[in-house]
Amino acid sequence: EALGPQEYTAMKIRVVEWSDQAAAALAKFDALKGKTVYLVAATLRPETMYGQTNCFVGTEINYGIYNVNEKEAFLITERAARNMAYQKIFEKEGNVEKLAEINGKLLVGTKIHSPSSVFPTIYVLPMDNVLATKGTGVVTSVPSDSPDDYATLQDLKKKCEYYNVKPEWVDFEPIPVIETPTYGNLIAPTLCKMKKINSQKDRVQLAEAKEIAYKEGFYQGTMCYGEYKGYKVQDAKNKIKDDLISKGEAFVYNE
Ligand code: A2H
Repeated sequence: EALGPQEYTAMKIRVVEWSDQAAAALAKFDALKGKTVYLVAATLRPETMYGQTNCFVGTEINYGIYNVNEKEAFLITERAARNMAYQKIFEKEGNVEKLAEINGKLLVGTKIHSPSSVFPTIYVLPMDNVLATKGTGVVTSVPSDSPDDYATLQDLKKKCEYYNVKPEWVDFEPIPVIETPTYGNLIAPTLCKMKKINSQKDRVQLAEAKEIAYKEGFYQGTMCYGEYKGYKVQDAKNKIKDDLISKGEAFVYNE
């Protein structure tokens, strides 16, 4: 855990088509008409965003959809909305304006678009360990570089029915984005295999894997995809973040 304020890159992930349950639950909220809704995910690894394969929400978390400006609304936790209002991310100053609310469980299966991902459309999927008290309560998923994301997807692929996930929503493989000398170009799957991590419930081994993946990726990693292919991650990270921000695909969010 960081002690001081943590700076995140907040990724704007556009809703393309609500799941049937989400569409039914949101139909009564007239204020959403004509708005483009984005799930907003806080990440510490903007350089990995090419490798996004899906987005995770907590099935026990209640989300709000908050007014940003005339055209846009963000789907995040109330806590994140208050922080964003304080950071002047919303056009109107003062109280946050909640346009709608929805439980995370109903969002699963929603079709979304994250411009930097190699996949044109991806899906909202469930994750057990999403904290309502961190970031926006929405986690963008990069199974090539995040052991948590990879282990969660292994659970979902193995037990589609249990998790209420259609097989086609998880029908993809991790995309190599970063190469490290010791762990190759798919560090998260490699570490999960080495540490015999079978599930998102293997918290102790996952914490170790996460630590290694984070350090190796940053200090030893070289980009193997995208505009900064061949650059060291240390040099590419802020450039990629700045590019995402200048293209309007992301913004800085602190907490
Ligand atoms: B990271 P820190 Cl590729 N609950 O983004 C649980 N996890 C959350 C969260 C929440 N509410 N909000 C954000 N996160 C995740 C990418 C990534 C991340 C990679 C590798 C490692 C990694 C893709 N997922 O994080 O406690 C988000 O996942 C390892 C630390 O504030 C975010 O960055 O340090 C990270 O945890 C923030 O965690």
